[in-house]
Amino acid sequence: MDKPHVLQMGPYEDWDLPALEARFVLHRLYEAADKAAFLAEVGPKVRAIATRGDVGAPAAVIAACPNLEMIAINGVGYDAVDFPSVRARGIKVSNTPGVLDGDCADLAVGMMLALGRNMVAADAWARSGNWAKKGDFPVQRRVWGARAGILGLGRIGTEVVRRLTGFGMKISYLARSPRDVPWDFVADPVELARRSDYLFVTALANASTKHIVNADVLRALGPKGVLINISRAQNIDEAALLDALEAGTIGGAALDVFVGEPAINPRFAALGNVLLQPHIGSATEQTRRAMGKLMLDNMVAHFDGAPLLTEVI
Ligand code: 8YV
Repeated sequence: MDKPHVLQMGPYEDWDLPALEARFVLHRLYEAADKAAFLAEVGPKVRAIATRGDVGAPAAVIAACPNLEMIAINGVGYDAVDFPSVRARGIKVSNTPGVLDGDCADLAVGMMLALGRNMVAADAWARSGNWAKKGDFPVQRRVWGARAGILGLGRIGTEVVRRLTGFGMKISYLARSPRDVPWDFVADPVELARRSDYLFVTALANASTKHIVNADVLRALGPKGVLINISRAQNIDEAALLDALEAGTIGGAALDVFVGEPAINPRFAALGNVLLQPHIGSATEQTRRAMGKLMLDNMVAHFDGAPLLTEVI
């Protein structure tokens, strides 16, 4: 049987390629110098798009593939896929939920500790010889026992809370409706920020969460409050965040996602009250292997005529 042709939207780890190439003919759009010409040539052959959470599939690419049957995302987020096109044409979409929650939560909690205890500056203090020259590093604020707000209590938010309870933190959360959990439900993001020393943004990105963290939420978080974002940049009004960080009206921000990433706003690099991570929430070998396998399994299921394992509905 001829292998189905697949449009690959972005790079994968080397270990993912042999199994993908055994089943499919991959066309790497991201390597093409002239993308329009490449799409015009291979688009009609393409039956699946293999992409990443951060890359997705824009309307123009979907339109260039008239025989497209499915889009397989190596990632949990599907906000970068153009759903109006997908729905109009009955194209199936799969993602990789459930396998990356622990890693994303680890990073979020690690960022809380690193920024809360100012560990990056402390490392520089030891490295630079300031410790011997200037004495002890300035004392910081205690992290354990503080108040945490979870904006979005999905799989990843729940894993964050599981870890934070080990730090004796007081947990409030925002979700569409109250859950059967022993933490405080808060319906309003401003009120959630008011109740938080550390505000974790773990919500899925869609039209209703765009700029859910706006200037009012940042004001409520206050000059000692810290924002931690491991979701998507669109969930935060980044211009308002930069203003707040520069003015010191919030205490700090630890961010794994940025508007226009990987080219991040240079204003971030000038700030001392931020911890910047290059979108590495799911970036461990174990998790990336599991994501690659789940993406492939979804593609194989589709072309074998079986239901998708993890379909985005
Ligand atoms: C990666 C992600 O950026 O899961 C997501 O939605 O954003 C990340 O895990 C990427 O998708 C890895 O391929």
